[in-house]
Amino acid sequence: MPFLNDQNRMWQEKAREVAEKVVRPLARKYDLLQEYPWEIKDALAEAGFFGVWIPKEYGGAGGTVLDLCLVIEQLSRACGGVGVMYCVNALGSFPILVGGNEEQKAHWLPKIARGEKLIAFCLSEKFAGSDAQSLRLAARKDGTGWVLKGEKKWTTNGGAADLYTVFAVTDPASKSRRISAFLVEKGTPGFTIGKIEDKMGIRCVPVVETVFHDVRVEDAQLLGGQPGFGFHHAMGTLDLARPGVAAQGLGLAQGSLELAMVYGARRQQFGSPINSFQMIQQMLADMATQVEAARQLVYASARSLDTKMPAANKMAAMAKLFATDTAMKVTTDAVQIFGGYGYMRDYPIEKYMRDAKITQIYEGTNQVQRLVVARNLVKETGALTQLLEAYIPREVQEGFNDPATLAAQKAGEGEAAVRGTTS
Ligand code: COS
Repeated sequence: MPFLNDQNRMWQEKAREVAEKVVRPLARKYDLLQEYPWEIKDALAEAGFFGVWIPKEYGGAGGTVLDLCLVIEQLSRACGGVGVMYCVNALGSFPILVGGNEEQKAHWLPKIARGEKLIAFCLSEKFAGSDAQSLRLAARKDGTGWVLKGEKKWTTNGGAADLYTVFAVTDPASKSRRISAFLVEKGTPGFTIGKIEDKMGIRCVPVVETVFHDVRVEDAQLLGGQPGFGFHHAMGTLDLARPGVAAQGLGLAQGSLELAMVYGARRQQFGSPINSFQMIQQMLADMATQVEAARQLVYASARSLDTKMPAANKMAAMAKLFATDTAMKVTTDAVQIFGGYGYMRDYPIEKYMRDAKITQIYEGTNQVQRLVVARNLVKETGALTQLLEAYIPREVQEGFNDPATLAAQKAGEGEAAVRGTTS
């Protein structure tokens, strides 16, 4: 693979090996059982994968977002559930890297890097999905600590995880400093697992409701030690994590394409292998082209985060939406190529399609990703206007400068031009 350095290739090859030796043979078992695959988790820990995204000073491998994406891609190529079972630990621990203080980093990151402690990210609630600011789980100040009360929804890794990054309302009256994040350990009195979801795909990783019934945490568990920065920590985390979901989609798309290629070579109809028919060839060619386009965008978005490029969040959103839409399209086409066999649970191909669907939904629906991209474009337009306004119809400019238009614009300022989310 061009453009990858030695370190990137090392992680890619190692992940490919573990995916083929350990993950692929067990994928069906855990899909049917809908149970956490502890034996796979142990193999990932032994290979050092839980340390990829953690800096060396905290016991990690000091890898890049690109390294992390390469590992996720290879694992997801064999099993999309294992891809997320692994990368949700990055999602859960990025808030510590983004907003944690020195004590929190030194205490938790080495344990996470060794795979001793699994972690989950608790942002979404029943009534707070895409509108993440509207969450209700409350944290009330109480002496030297806080008391958490409320519920979280769709906590991936819930039950398996030892540590939970929980976003809660600490200042209901504030608009921009309303939310804070807390590090809550499994076993804390009042903290329980509620409903365990029965899912269409990614069945080896638990998705649960988490319940906080007067859960007391100390000030030391408040992320960063200062209240009010939770939403920024959540958004900064999602920017870092979204290329990982994109890589999950990429791995699923690549894995299903490969199965479809082999099926196409073996399946005979009308006296010939079906991959000799132009209609199948066209499907395979389109699938491969879409996968490769997604790959380039996923790697570019990871690099833009690694090199702290401006608008890296736009690239992360683009990669997430494009690679996961590609995953849905390519896995569906792979099922089509498998024909009747593709629809049956006896063969792994339908699992790719089931696993792919969630990637368009979680860590921000693809509608939210488009919203993030569009907001960036609106911001970037200012810099282009001077250069290009001579080419815009004169009457449009006159209308824009019209006092009534300007007044109406001022009244609507701040209102996002683009809304339209699904959850
Ligand atoms: N990084 C850091 N800070 C950010 C940020 C980012 N990428 N994006 C926004 N912020 C900050 C803003 O600067 C603003 O700060 P101030 O209040 O200090 O000015 C604050 O956060 C609010 O920003 P904004 O008004 O843009 O937030 P919105 O409520 O409009 O929400 C979306 C924006 C929809 C993009 C956000 O709610 C989102 O990502 N929703 C999806 C949530 C999600 O992915 N859930 C899945 C959880 S994991 S399964």
